[in-house]
Amino acid sequence: MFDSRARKVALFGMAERTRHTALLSDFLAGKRTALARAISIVESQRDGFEDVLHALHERVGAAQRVGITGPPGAGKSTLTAALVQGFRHNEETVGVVAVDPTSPFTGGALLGDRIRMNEVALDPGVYIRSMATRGSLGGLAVTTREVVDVVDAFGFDRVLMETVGVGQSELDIAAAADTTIVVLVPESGDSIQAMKAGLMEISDIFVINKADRPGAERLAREVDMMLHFRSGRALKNVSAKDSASWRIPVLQTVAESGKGVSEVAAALDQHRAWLEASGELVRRRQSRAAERVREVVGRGISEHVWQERGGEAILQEALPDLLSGQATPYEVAARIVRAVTG
Ligand SMILES: Nc1nc2c(ncn2[C@@H]2O[C@H](COP(=O)(O)OP(=O)(O)OP(=O)(O)O)[C@@H](O)[C@H]2O)c(=O)[nH]1
Ligand SMILES: [Mg+2]
Repeated sequence: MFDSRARKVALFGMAERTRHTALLSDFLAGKRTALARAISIVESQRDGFEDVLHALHERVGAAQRVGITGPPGAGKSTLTAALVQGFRHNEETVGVVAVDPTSPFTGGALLGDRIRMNEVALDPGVYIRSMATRGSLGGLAVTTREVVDVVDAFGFDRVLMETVGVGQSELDIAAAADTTIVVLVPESGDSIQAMKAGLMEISDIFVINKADRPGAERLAREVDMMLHFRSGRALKNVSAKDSASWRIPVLQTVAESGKGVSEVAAALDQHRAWLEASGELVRRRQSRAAERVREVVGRGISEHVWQERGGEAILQEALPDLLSGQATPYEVAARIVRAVTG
């Protein structure tokens, strides 16, 4: 049933193969232009993109992958830039992937007006990429994770991904990290909001940024209390095998001046050490690998149903009946499933 799709993945065209082989050898030689091109191929799901991911896969996982999420304007980019500077100080290389769902047209969400980021962007040990947020077959979260894999495979010591934590897909992206930092600010005020948004579940480290403003201390205490209150329950940081759980730190920073940022970097290293010692890193990577297989299968099935087996055409044809009430979405869906499986 999936013949044509399977052929496409396994035996992509000769011209593509030659093109991607050249690309891959440039990539492995550490050429930045190849990194940029590989990302573009994956981001826009051009022919052979899954082969590129396949070829790079064995190099994925060497970097520490850090998700940085939180409400709009919390200072995620400023904190990212400050962390990057600290890593560079230790001569570590850093890749940054930024997703900006609010302004899809800037194409420079992170570069934007962040002077500091512009400074680090000139550094050859730093690579920054903003994600376009246009829809793709597998969804933004999947595409972002695949782009992060490409950046990871290039060999950076750390890969940071910045996302605005407002929707499910951003949570999904953050969950693709080894370690997730949730950034809150005093003016976003209530920690209840963070809990509602599901940020508590994904955080490994909390950062209360803009600690130069009133209310930071109180918010930090509130978040800490809430974490303490919940720690009896099954949080993701309590591994089933190893009962030694990670105590989620609540740190305060002034990202703009760099105050408190080295403590965040230290917490990242501690979390990494805990992940390794507790077996949690392996567990997280296993569940990520399983999830990736499901995603890629889902993408293959979607393409098969909607494009190759004419699902989209059946849907378009049924639209008038759907609108007039002659047909229901369930009937139309059943028709499409029959057409595919029949
Ligand atoms: N007072 C104060 N302002 C800060 C601090 N950190 C960042 N800012 C300012 O907050 C604003 C937003 O910072 P960004 O780093 O762009 O925030 P962001 O979370 O990346 O924003 P989006 O990506 O648009 O969601 C900027 O004007 C920063 O200069 C801080 O510690 N204290
Ligand atoms: Mg930002």
